[in-house]
Amino acid sequence: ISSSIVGFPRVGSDRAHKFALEKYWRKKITVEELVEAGKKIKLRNWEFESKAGIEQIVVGDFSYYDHILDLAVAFNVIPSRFKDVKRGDGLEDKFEFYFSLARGAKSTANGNNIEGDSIHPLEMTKWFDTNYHCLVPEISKHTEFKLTNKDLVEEYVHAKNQGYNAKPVIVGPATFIYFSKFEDNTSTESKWDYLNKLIPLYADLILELEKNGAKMIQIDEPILATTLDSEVLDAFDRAYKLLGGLIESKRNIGYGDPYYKIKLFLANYYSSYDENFDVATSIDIFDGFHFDLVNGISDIPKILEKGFKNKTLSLGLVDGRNVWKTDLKERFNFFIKNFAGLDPSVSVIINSSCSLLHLPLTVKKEKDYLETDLYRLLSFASEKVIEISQLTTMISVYRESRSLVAFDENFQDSKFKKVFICKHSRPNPDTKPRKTGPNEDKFTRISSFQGRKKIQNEYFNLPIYPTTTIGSFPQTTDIRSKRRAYKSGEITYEQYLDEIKRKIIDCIHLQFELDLDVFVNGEYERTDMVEFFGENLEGMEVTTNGWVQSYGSRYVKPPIIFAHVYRGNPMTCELMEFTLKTIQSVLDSIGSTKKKYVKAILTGPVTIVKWSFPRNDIPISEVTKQVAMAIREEVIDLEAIGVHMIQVDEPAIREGLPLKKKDQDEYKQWAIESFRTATSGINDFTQIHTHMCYSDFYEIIEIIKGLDVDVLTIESVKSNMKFLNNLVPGKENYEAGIGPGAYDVHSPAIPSKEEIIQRIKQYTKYFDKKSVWINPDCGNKTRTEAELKPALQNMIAVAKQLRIQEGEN
Ligand code: THG
Ligand code: ZN
Repeated sequence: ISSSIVGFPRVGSDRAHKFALEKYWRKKITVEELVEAGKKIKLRNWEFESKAGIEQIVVGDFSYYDHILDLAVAFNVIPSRFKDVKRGDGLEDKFEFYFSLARGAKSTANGNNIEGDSIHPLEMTKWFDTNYHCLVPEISKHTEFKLTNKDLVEEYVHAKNQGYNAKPVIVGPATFIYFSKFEDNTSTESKWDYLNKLIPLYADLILELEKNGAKMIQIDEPILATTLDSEVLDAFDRAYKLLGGLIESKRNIGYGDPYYKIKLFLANYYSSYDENFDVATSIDIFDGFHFDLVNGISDIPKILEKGFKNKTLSLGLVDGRNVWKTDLKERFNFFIKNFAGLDPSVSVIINSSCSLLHLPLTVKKEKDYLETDLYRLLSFASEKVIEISQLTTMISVYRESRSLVAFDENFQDSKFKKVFICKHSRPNPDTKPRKTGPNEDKFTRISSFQGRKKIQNEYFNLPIYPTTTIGSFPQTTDIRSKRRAYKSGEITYEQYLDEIKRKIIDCIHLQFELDLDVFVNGEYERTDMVEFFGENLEGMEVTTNGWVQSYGSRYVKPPIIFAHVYRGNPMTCELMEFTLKTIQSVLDSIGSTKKKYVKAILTGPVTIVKWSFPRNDIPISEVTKQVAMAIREEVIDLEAIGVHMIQVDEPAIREGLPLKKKDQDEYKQWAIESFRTATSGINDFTQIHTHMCYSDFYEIIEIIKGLDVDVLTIESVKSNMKFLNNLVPGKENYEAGIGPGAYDVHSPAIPSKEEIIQRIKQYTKYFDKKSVWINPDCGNKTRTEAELKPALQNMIAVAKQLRIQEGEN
C-alpha cells in the first residue's frame, strides 16, 4: 500500500507565484529570476510532500501560467495569428512567446518592429465545475503537431536527481482536445478528428520519461467525469489503443527503456466514471486507475465487480476540493467496509480525491486570525497531504496486524465539528425569513413578468435604450491602500467609511456628468463580490491568506461556510442610503425635479455558495437556500429604503451545472428556486436585474428563463455574441429586458461609437428594441478611471443618437 496526491497548488509561500509573474511582467525581475522562483516553489512542494511521507511525489503539476497552455506550446498548437511573434530558443524568448499566448501580443508583421494590430490572446474557459480557468487551445487544418519541448522530462529528471520518487502527471490527449476549439466553416471535420494527431507526441514523451527512469505516469482525463457522446468515448478508446500500439512498436525499435516498462495510470476526478467506466477501465494499456471517492462514490460497486486483479487502484479518499479536516476514522472505516476484500494482487494507493490545486496552501497561516474552534476543524492543501499519509499508515498497519493506529487529535476534532456547527447556527433555523416583505410567496413574484413590465414602465419612465453599468467602478490604489490600513488597524472603521463615501460622491457626480440613466454606487467597499458577503453574513468566515488560483496570476479567497447562514445586520443598506442622499442633494443643487434611479448590486445565492467552501454535512442545495433567505432579507430592506432596482448577480450559475447530464435537472430546480427566493419578497414596481459573465447560454437557457428577472445583462462581446443564435425570436424568444453588452470592459481599448452602434443593431435584430439596455458587458473594477470615462461617453452618445434616429427621445 502506498500514497500519493493528484497534484499540489502552485501558489507558493506568500503567493510567490503571483508576485514573481507580475514582477516579471513589469520588468522588475529577469526571466532567470522568474524561473528560479518557479523552481523554488517546485522544490519546496516536493520536499514537503516527501517529508510528509507521501511515497510518489508529483512533478508536472506546476505551471507558470496554466497547464493547458503548457501543453498547447509543447505540442505546437499555436494559432496562426501568432506566426510573426518571435519564437526563439533563448529563455526570454521562450517565456515571452508563452505569455503572449496568455496575454496577447503586439503584432510585428514583416519582421519590422512596427506596431501593428494587437494579437488577441487565447480565450479562457472554466476548468470543469471549478473556479479555475484554463486557456483554450486553437486547432486548425494548418496545425503542425510536434513536440517542441520536453519540460516534463526535464522536471522529472530534476526531481529524480534530488533523490525523489517522482510521478510525472500530464493532462491526457482527450481532455486537451475537449478544451480546444476548432472552427472551420469549410470542413465537416470536428476537433475530435485531431485526437490521433496528438498520440505520437504522447508516445514520445512517455518513452522519454521511461528512458530517464520514470516508473509511472499519471494521465489526467477528467472529461471522464462528464457525460460524453458515444462518438467521443469511441474516439477516446481508439486513441488510447493507438497509443498502446505506438509505444510498443517504438520500444521495439529502441526507444524507451529495454528493461523497465513505465506504468500508465489513468486519473479521473471531480465525479464518477459512471457510464464511461467500462470503456475507460477496459483499455489495457493502463496499469492503474484513479477514483474520486468523495465525489464519485457511485463507482464503488463497479470497482468491486471489476476486481482489477494485478492492477493498481488509486483511491481518492481525502477530499481535495473542500477545506474540512478529514475524519480519518470515518475514511478508514469507509475503506475497510468497501475495499477490505480486494484481491491480494491489487496494489492500492491512498490518494487525494482530485488535485489540491483548488485549496489554499496551508491553514497554519490562519492561526492568528481565525477563531480557535474553527481553525481546529480546517485542513488546507498541506494538511491534506499529511492526512493522506496518516490514513495510509492506518490502513497499512491494520492490514498487517489488524490493529488501529490512533491519531487522537484528529478523532477528537472530528467529533467536535458537530458541536461547533450547532453552537454557531441560529437557535431555530426555520425556513421562514425573519423579515417578511410585501410579498410572502417564497418563489413567485406578485405579478407575472408582463404584468410587472407595465407597472415598471410607468414607474420608471425610462427612455428607450436605457444606459447603465454593471455596478463596480475602478478600484483605485488609494481605496485598496485605505482598506489595507483599516484591516491592519492603522485607521478606524469611520475613517475607512469616510473614504468610501468620498468615492461614492465622486462616482455619483461622474454619472451625472456622463448622463447615465441608471446609476450605481461603484461597490468601493468590496474587495470581491463573494468575499464581501462572506465577511458580512453569519455562518461564513473569510480567511486572511487562503488564496486559490483562478487563472494565471489571479487568485481569489473563497470564504468558508461553517454553519447555518443567515443575515445578522443589513449589509449594503447604509451605503445605499448614503448614495440616495447624495443623488438627491445633487438634484436639489441643480433645482431638478427629475428622478434618478440607482441600482443596488448584490451577489446571488448560487454564486456565493459556488465560490465558497461550503459545509459538507448537509447538501449544497440546503446551504444555498439558507443564503437565499439572507439575500431575500437584504432585497426587502433595500426596497424599503427606496432602492427600486436591484441587481442580483449570478455569474457562477453556469459552472454550478453538474458534470453529469442526469444530475442537471435537479440542480436547475434548486438553483432557480434559490434565486427566486432571494428576489421575490418585493413589490412589482421593484425591478430585479441579474448579470452573468457567460457566452454559452444555450446550456442554461432554461435556468435564465426560470429566474424570472426583469432585466438580464450578459457578457457577450468577447464571445462574438454567440448566444444570440440561441435566442432567436420564435425559437427561444426571450422577452425580458436585456443588456447584451455594448463593449468589452476587459480590454483597455476605448470602444468607438461605430463599433457600439454595430453591436446594438445586431441585438435589435434579435430582441425587441424596447427591451434592449445599453451597458458595458461586465463590471468596471479592473479598468482605470482614465479608460472608463471616454468609453462610457461613447456608449451614452450612441444611446442618444439611436433614440433620435428611432424618433423617441
Ligand atoms: N470573484 C470570485 N471568483 C471569480 C471572480 C470574482 N471567478 C471568476 C472570475 N471572477 C475570475 N476572475 C478574477 C479576476 C480578478 C481576480 C481574481 C479572479 C483578482 N484577484 C486579485 C489578485 O489576484 O490580485 C486578488 C483579489 C483582490 O484584491 O480583489 O484580481 O470576481 N470569487
Ligand atoms: Zn461579468
